[in-house]
Amino acid sequence: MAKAYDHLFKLLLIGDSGVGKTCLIIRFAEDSFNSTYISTIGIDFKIRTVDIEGKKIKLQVWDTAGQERFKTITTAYYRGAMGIILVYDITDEKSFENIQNWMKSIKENASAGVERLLLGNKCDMEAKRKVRKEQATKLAQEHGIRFFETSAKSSVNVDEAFSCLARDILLKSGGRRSVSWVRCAGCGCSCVGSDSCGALRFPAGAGDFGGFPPHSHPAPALLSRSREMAARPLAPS
Ligand SMILES: Nc1nc2c(ncn2[C@@H]2O[C@H](COP(=O)(O)OP(=O)(O)O)[C@@H](O)[C@H]2O)c(=O)[nH]1
Ligand SMILES: [Mg+2]
Repeated sequence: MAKAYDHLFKLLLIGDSGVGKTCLIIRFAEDSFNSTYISTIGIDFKIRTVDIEGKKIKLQVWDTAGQERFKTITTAYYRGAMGIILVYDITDEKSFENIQNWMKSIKENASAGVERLLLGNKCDMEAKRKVRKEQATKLAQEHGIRFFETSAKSSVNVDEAFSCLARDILLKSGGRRSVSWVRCAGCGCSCVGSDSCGALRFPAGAGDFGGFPPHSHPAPALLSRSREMAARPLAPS
């Protein structure tokens, strides 16, 4: 029997309560929106398989299901996520300010090398906008991540955002399930996976480029080089 998918990627949505995480997941997985019941139900995860670069990518998208109210999202939620989507509400300045705290939470709890994406949701509510697009673009640039404004309600940029994240994860993994980013052997620094360090390397034997030499911080040049390498197909090991 033909395999139903080529890769399984686990994604996680985080952000303040009420920004629209559950609605975004339901829009993505079921292409629907219902403002009356959505905020009362908690879901664990939803699945959707998408086609990217000729590969079938099964996305398992985890919701934080109410826990964000207590800011007690456990390490177990973060661990194993290959992509984390940070969501704020463009009509709620506080939710945008809190993105810094959510970033910190990722740094403390998520796996090294996790791919991140910033979303400003509810962009259908232009009249009530409190966060300028430029502010968020700047924040995303500072963290070296991508940014979209979305609307779960009007279905703006939702598919695009999820697909973009899945593509980035696919490219980072070199399109091979077995390859993963590992801690830098050169300096053993704790900031591996962050964009300021970029000290990422492939596991030994994963191809003809075994790793990066020891480096000083920050080393942004190494990062772009690592991305470039990740985009290249790996030689069979
Ligand atoms: N106008 C608008 N409202 C939204 C959008 N997404 C979510 N909402 C509303 O925002 C509230 C919170 O949404 P929910 O998905 O439960 O947020 P969560 O707590 O982050 O999971 C609900 O009343 C939704 O109907 C959107 O894109 N536009
Ligand atoms: Mg929710």
